[in-house]
Amino acid sequence: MNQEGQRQVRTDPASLEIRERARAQRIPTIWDRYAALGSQCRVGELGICCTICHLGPCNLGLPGSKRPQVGVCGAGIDTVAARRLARDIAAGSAAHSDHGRGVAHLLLLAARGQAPGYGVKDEHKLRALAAELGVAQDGRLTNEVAQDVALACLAQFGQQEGPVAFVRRAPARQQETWQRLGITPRGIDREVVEVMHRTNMGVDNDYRSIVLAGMRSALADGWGGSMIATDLQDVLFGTPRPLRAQMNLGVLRADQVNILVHGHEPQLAEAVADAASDPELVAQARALGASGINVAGICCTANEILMRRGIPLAGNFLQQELALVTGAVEAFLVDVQCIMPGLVDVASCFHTELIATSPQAHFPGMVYMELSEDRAPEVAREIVARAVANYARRDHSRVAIPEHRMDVVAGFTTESITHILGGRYRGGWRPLNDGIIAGRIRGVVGVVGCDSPKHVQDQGHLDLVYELLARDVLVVQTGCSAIACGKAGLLQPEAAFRHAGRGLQEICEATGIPPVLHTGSCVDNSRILTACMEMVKEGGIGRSFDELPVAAAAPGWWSEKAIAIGFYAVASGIFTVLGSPFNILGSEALTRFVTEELEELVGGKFAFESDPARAAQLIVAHLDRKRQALKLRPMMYEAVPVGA
Ligand code: NFS
Repeated sequence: MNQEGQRQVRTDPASLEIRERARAQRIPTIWDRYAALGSQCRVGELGICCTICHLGPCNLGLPGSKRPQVGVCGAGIDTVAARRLARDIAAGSAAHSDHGRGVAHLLLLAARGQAPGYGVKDEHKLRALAAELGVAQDGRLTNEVAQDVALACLAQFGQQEGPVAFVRRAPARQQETWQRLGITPRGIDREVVEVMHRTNMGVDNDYRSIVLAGMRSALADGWGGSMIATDLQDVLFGTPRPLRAQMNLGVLRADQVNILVHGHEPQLAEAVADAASDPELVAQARALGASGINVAGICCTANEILMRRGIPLAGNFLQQELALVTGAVEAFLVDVQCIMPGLVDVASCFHTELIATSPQAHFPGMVYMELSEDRAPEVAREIVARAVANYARRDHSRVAIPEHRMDVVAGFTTESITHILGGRYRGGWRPLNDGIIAGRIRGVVGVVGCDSPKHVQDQGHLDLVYELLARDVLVVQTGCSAIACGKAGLLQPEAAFRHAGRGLQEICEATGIPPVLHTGSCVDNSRILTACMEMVKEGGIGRSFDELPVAAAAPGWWSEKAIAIGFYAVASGIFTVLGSPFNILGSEALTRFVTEELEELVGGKFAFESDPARAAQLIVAHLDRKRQALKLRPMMYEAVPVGA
């Protein structure tokens, strides 16, 4: 096991090395573009520019300034900022939920025999979902059940009257809260559309009801679209189990054809991974002097194939361009979301072929090869063959792959944690709840989300997680945050001995889990919701999420999807600390509403804190308050020094 996971590594050495190389070769990357823009729009940052209708754009002034504080229509700062925020939530909900729709559609086609190469891999999960959704199973074939499960999930999108089916998984008390506030999601698409309607000029002008409508669309994502994505991906591609794999740019191979898969929907990555093991294509690669074909992932699609297949992960969001600068990538495939258009310029400096595959995402300058469901294996084969042929064009003198790669254990799910904690035959969450009750574990915190060029790469994630581990907090992760911690060695069981407090160490030692659990891509934040539900069901530490000693954090978030996730966490009762504020600080009332008053209404609220040590203090104070309210024992051991 490689020993790079020490406290002093605050950023990613592999990325630093390649950024230096990009600079030397005058290849611009995200950091250069960020610097070139200089100061960013302050009015936009404060949330006081309204672009909703063409009476504007109305660029408002702050109270006390000389500029007017109302737009042409009379909308004030609070309304303007709230409408922008709600539209961000709706856009984020739309992205992850549309991903979920795509998976449900794929399951439907696969069950009907119209999607060659895809089929049900986890029948047990399919049957459990069928029972939950009221789909008849007796005497029916797997594909008949799968078809009806897919249709039942697809119906959640266009449903007019609620609740969205999986909302019933939430604690009864929280469901009652949503009911009382009128924010129980009815149908997934309906809630997104309603936000777009309500935020039109001259419709909803009360910042509170605008935010509540936004929260309803976020709930439709968290307990709807994203949850459908996670569950049906497990059905189609298998429910992950803990496995060992590797992360960082060092997983690229100088002696192999390298194919990178970037984006979000695992159907592309799965098909390409299958095609890359085709003996004929491997033979073609060998004939060109390569020793094989290496598939690796970037961002969330990488998390998907890492979790299920142990396929190496080359990097998170900020590393997508850097991967190209290694000069070792024959084909770089993308589908949807988080794909920088700047890739095209970087790739033009090398032999790499960029291939777009989704009819939803076109990029001028990329080759387009649609991965349609009816011919995915065929298209995947064509793509791999193209990558292999491109190996002949590689300039080996320009290849520079950093040595850095880190061993990780990934593949934690609500199901696999149940078995790890409770044993194979009598799964359960008792050991975790008991560990919390006894004061070995202070609580559980989800650290998730993106990474931004506005901060030192990966640092916010690492510093926060080190602080939490030292105070006996079990950390669960998804998305690019999980990758940041994976690269630093925190996703290894051994990390407990290096970084965790004594109580958490004892739990990790007894169960063999790392102190930081990688639970998947960002749609898989739904796994964190179902995990919290298991903790509630097991009993003794709270009847709803707002009573549990749990919290969430997104130190480097920037995506609209992260805003939606934050709002469904808060609406579900979870205190959530963000590393930077929403673009709303121009409205004091709205800022107070989301950072204070929401707690009264839904049990959760936001805090904005860029300093990881202070963010950790806020979280620990919150966990301790919850522990006190539950009358749990004091913590068994003192916190260890951070990074011990
Ligand atoms: Ni999440 Fe995935 Fe990463 Fe942020 Fe983008 S990859 S869905 S949005 S950047 S964590």
